[in-house]
Amino acid sequence: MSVRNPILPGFHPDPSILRVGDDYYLATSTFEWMPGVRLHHSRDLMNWRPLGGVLDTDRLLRLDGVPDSGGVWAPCLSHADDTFYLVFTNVAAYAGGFWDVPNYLVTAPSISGPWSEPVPLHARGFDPSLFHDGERSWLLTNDLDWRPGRHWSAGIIAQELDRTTGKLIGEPVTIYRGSGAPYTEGPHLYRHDGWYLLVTAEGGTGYEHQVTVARSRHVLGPYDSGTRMLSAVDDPDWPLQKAGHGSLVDTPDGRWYLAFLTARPLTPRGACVLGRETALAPVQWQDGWPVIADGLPPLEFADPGTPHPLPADQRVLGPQWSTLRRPATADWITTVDGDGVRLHGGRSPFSRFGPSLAARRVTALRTRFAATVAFDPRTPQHLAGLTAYYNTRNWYYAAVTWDEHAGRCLTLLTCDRGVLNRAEPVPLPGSDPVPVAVAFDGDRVRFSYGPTGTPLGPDLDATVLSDEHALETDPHGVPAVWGFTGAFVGLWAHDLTGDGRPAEFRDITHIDL
Ligand code: 6LW
Repeated sequence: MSVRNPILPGFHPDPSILRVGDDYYLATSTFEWMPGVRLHHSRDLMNWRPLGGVLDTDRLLRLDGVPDSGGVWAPCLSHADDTFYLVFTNVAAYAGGFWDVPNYLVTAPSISGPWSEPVPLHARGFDPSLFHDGERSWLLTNDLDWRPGRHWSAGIIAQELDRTTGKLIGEPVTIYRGSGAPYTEGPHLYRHDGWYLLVTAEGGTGYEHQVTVARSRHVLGPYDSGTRMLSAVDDPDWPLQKAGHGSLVDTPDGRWYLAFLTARPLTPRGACVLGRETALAPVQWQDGWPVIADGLPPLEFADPGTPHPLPADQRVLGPQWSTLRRPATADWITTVDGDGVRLHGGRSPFSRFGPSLAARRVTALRTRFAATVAFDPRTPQHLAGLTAYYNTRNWYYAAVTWDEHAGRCLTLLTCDRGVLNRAEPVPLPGSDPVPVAVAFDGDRVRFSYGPTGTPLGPDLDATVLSDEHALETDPHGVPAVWGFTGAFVGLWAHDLTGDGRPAEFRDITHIDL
């Protein structure tokens, strides 16, 4: 038997892997989606069950106003003194060269919480990571440089963190300037065989991405210049691309694995509709260095041990669901009759505040999401339906709405880099709930409606919902909008009058084909 990569398909980037006893945990970035920091749990490194997210309330995370692909970047989960430590960045601004990247620490006695009040750390750089070295702990991040013409990620800094107070002490020091590849970030420190091993991500999180490892006899260095441990940069036809941003874990019997970010483009170096995903690779040790066979992301690897499947969560709005920029609270989202969802219409599709969108990651290239929409719109400002969504600027939306000519109607809205189009509405006489479906088929997206699945509009381009299409740069080539998430399918409702008109969604199904 073998395990196929990626182990977490669809939008699951920047993995941080941790073992506590027999339990493995993976934390991944969630950006503008709630709950913040997605967790998966495993006992065998093969079967991973979603636990949902850590930062699920306003107390723990505020995402109001964060840019698309801002919000929660690169969490790091660690464990010391019988306590779970989670550090993360809440990226408030990144466009044009300047960054606002406050880092936070939350702690909990158990992986299921309760999580402490977030402790603000510094905002010098992103990709925070905690390394516990006996009694002492160190916060690592990258070091940012806003000056035009420079690489913004200018090395790795470390500062001591007092575990008893959760506060930073002393001054930050630069411990590593990189191997020569640009954008040194995503640091994680480990101890092995008398060495401190500094694992970093280099090359940027796209097709030049790599995992670099450098080592030192002392925690604060000096580290050697480092070597490339993993990358697909020289193999553009390899199915797993963008390999980088790795995190190491050992098994109770002393074997090692690397969790890392990867992506599966539709065409060589083309669009990645599934976003950046999480994969795993066995690690061997050679002369004290961690090594992956051929330095390439493996498509599959041998079973790490005896399978130990864990029961799945049966909640309706269970751990597969995310909500955009606000937690799933009863003032705007509730379940109805067990398996239905009721949304109160939120702000407009372009708003970074108060959206009513509950969505699930697209984790396979062929997938179908359907629901029956019960909605009684009275004005064009009332809309509710199904979306295939990337960010505020790139989405498709089959919306039940109202029009003075068609009355209640179904209309297909498309938005490509912020340019909105509306198809001719289809009248929906009466008030019966209407079945609506959206299907992904490789590079195509199709909407349909009604009991027999009548097509709604033409085939649409799925690559509009890719990381590559979402990326927009300013005239200096500096990113104005990042594309770090992935495609979602979801339930969306708007009431632009501000009255929060409700819509109900039933018979919700999401099936990979
Ligand atoms: C991640 C960082 C990065 O935190 O992308 O380009 C960020 N660099 O390593 C989002 O995944």
